[in-house]
Amino acid sequence: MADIVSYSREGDIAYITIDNPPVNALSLAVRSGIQQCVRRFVADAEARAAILICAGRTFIAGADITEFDKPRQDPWLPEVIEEIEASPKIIVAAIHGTALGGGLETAMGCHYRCAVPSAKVGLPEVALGLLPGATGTQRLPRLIGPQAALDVMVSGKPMAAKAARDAGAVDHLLDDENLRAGATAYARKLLAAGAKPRRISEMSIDQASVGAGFFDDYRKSIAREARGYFAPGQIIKCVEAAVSLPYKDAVKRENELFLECMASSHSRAQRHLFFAERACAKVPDVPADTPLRPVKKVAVIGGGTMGGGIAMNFANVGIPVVLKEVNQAALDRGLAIIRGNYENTVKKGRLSQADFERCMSLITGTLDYAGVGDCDLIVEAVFENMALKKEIFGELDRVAKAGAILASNTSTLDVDEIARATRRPQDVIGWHFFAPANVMTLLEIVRGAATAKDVIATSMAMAKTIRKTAVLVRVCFGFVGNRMFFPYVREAQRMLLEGIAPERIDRVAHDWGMAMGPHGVSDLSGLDVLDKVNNEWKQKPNDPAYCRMVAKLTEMGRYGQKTGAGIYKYEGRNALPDAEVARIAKEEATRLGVPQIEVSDAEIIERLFYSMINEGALILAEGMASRPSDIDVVFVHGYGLPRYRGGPMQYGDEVGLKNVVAAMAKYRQRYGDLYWTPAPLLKELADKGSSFRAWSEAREA
Ligand code: T1G
Repeated sequence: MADIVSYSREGDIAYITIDNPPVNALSLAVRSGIQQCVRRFVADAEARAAILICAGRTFIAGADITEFDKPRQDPWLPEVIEEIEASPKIIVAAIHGTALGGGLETAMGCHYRCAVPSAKVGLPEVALGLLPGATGTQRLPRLIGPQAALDVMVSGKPMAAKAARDAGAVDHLLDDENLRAGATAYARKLLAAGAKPRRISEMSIDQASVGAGFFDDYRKSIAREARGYFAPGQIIKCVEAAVSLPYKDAVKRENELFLECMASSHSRAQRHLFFAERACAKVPDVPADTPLRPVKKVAVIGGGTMGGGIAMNFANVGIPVVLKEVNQAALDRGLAIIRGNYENTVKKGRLSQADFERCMSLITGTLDYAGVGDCDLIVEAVFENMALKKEIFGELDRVAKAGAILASNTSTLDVDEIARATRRPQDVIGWHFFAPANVMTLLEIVRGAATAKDVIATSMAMAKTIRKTAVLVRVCFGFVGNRMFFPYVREAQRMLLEGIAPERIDRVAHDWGMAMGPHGVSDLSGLDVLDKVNNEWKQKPNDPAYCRMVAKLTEMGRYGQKTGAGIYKYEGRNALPDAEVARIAKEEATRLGVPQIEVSDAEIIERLFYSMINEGALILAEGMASRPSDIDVVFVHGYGLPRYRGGPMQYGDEVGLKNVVAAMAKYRQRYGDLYWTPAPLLKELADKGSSFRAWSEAREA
């Protein structure tokens, strides 16, 4: 225990040093260690002040999230913080790296806080569906005021050290990054000034800043971005308590609200995602120390909407990009799309003019394949046609230098077949970006049968470099994301034929948490694109009703938003129900013998998401994805599924796989085996009363 937290003294300054890599999380051992060292300091007559400091790359980055699903073990953090604060001698927190969550709460238990200039402090618990449950919601408002404290806690965004000092969360900004020396000098200065322990719990809150209606106005101000999330509302209640109750009572209230968060499906989902987003970066059969191929220059084949967005990702991080097009007009159009995107970002104040010009200067154009011959990575981003992609890869095979990575932005097609168009299939890989490619964070990386491990490792590392969340998948039609999205769209389309209004289906999906309902998304992506994909799909179900309205509306030239009409008609970006579509759907239903039915909102959710979950179970059993949590990352980062649902597989576990299978049995009875036969893995886990999570943990054990 002692060596994770150690006590030492130099003269009259004591050091309580935490060394719990990688991020000094407040595990049980750390909490007990701090408590013992504080007691030792208080009893140490030689020591006049103590510095709480961390070894390694960061100050305490919070409570140990891995302990949250385990039974509580004392000492609990609020207790330890109370004991620090009660010390009759001053304790100074010396902050470097990130003081987050319980880490900042611990620092606010100390009497003074100093930080190196590069440090950050924050209370990001909201990102885990939680709230700062160790007196953070009571202490931060006392230090920086209710408004600023709410902004920090509800956004979850950390403050830079200087901003924190200016706001009052940090007392002293050290001159440089020399933490120990700087903190020691600061403690000596405090002693010399006769500084006494300053206890935040005894401070009052600036009531004047909280007028009538303050908290309701605050709720309204965050309503849009916090839609559906539980924790932000809980945080506001804590600060309301901070303003209206004595400290001890407010801390009790904070704890009640914290436990409500902890017990919520939201927090289970968001904590699941925290680890899922870290796990998906690890490829079981590709060692972490696999040497990477250098990527100093990149090319993008095709300057359309996707190609332009893809090129921006590299320019944004300082990597020169060559955009290849078939003719000057297309090239000019491609470069103009990019320039337009950047200009919009500058207009919104999210990019400086200087950065805009720097990015544009990194993007050049060429009409000649020879112009991409010296690139380390070439991303093909032309429209979804196998023959065209094979022709391009044949050309790239001819001109690209040895060792260049050849990536395809195909969203559904067989990467192995594309690779076979070259003599270097080991260098071919899928890089499936999501539209808009310069905005969406997901990158589905598709390893082919021959793809080399260093190509996979380099692709995963490059994804991090261009600030994408990469998920590695294997080759099947639609890979993971689209393959699971098809059943979701299929059911939405089927309900359309059955007489359920598209706006109702979309409202139910939106209320469940989707950023946009299935019909709105179909119109946004383009019904013609969906129809093309369906026609390319060799294993398309033998079902004449399968996405019939997509095909029908495409035949009529109603492609969606881009043609002003699709499933909805559009006034600008406003989607309006269109009676004409309802009439056509009814007509098609009659022709296909599809009965008109009434469905509940619960049925809409079950059909949309259970069909997805079932496909996910097939994908896992086939090994197309390594973990259920990888699938969840795909849907949260690429398909607008809210973090508080955790992803389709986490949702399945939350609902209970037994219930998923039971509901599927209802639809199997109505529709037959084609779509509603439970995947063997799903059936097996449901029968065992198990979960995807347990299945995944057993495999990784
Ligand atoms: N608990 C347990 N493990 C943690 C952890 C934590 N708090 N933070 C990080 N890890 C693991 C992580 O899983 C990974 O493991 C490794 O450390 C490196 O992390 C009572 C309730 C600090 C900014 O939310 O935001 O305090 O994958 O890859 O990119 O009020 O980690 O190597 O096996 O992310 O350099 C509040 C969470 C907790 C901060 C570093 N704190 N951490 O980022 O490295 S709740 C947080 C982060 C709380 C109290 C409440 C980041 C980081 P592995 P990494 P990084």
